[in-house]
Amino acid sequence: MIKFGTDGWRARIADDFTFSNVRLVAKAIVNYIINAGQKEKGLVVGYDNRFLSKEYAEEAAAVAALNGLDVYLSEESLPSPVLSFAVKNKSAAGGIMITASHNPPEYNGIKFKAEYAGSALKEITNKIKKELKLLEGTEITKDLPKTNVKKENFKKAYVGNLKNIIDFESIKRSNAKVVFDPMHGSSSGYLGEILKEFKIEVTEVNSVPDPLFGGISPEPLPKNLEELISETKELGLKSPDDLVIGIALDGDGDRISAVDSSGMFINPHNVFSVLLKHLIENKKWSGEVVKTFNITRLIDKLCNKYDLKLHETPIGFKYICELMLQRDILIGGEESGGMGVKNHIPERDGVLCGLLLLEAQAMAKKSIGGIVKDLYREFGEYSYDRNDIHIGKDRGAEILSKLKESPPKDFCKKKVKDVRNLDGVKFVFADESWILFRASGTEPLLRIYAEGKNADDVEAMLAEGEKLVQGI
Ligand code: VG1
Ligand code: CO
Repeated sequence: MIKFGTDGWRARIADDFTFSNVRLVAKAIVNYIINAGQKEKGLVVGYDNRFLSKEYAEEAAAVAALNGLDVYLSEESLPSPVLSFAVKNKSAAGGIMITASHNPPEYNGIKFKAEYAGSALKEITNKIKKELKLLEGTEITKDLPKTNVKKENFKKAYVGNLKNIIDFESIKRSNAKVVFDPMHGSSSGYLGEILKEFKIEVTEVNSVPDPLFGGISPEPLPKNLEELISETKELGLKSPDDLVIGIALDGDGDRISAVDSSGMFINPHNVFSVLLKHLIENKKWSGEVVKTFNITRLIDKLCNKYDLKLHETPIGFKYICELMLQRDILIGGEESGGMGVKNHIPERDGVLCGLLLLEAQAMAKKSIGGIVKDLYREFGEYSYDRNDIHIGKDRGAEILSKLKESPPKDFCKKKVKDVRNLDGVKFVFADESWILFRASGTEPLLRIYAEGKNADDVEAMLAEGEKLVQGI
């Protein structure tokens, strides 16, 4: 019943996500920590502002304290990367984050951040799953004493570290005007507050915590960002000489997307490309690059230009994190907007990436839309979209195995040049365009991703992809 997916365990509140199951998962994590000989290092616990997240966090913290761990519980809701940073800062054995991130409001979840301050790698999750199995049939009593849990504020140390990475003065000098959309999630009070501290102009939309997320899933996709798009466009019209940008983060602040002053959506592929260019050209950082299987070819082109080694992984930041722990990785990113950079934590961080975008604009003296247009001029245009289809249980596996077994020779009037199976099934065409079919590990959805030369091409591929799936 308790399944760990792309990042942690997610389930519907009151269905599988109950206090009793939260206690069980917390106990399994505690047992893993004790077996790993890390009990003395303590545990940090945090939560987003979903329905009952704080209460679930208190319960998980109480389980850990009762089992003899030093437990530091965040005194307020916080983004996932802030909790990860607290793991690093306190040299803790790990962190429990109560969040269902981008999922619809009826979900909640638990992400486990390991001692290296990033998402649990597969082998750790497997050990936790084993502990969970051993606990089968056990009921951990409610009304646990909460007295041994220490309340702590993790914000100060995190923000202090941002000041070491970001050149706030140059952002301030650049006439940046920011519209920030935390999507009613736990990054509200972060990006906005930090910018205000440096007297950088920022307007916030959807900043009031709301467990119903204003009726919209907190995933930074254009369909969920109408208000941000219109506010940014309006501000762009009013301030044509300033660097106007809209920034959206998901429900737990680890993913990002953006909007330019004309209201154009800047998808995560473009955010990733802009950040890579910025880190190399302006910040003069170096290192290798990691992209997941569903990221734009533009990243390949940039790595080729700058002569950077490029790694490709399945979808899920834990795969990027694994490489960040082993190698000198400059930046890693996912299609969903999760991106992380060196000199910080091996973790995606929407707050930091938002600040890096502002820094990129300031140092290039150009708006984000302008930087993207430059990239298109240099490398050609890349258009992208995704279609999520609701599917029944087990249907995903069936569809994908059929596609793997007998891929079409032609698709959308193009010859299938290559079929790749790193994660799901990807058809690659001669003109570099591609389509990928993959089952989500966080929701009961089949995702169809497509990249082509223009929007019509992408739309046609997605329509044909849906037809193909429905015919199976
Ligand atoms: C999705 C995204 C993936 C991301 C994961 C967790 O996974 O595609 O890139 O790492 O969500 O993000 P899936 O398996 O549903 O496609 V978060 O911000 O919801 O923790
Ligand atoms: Co998230």
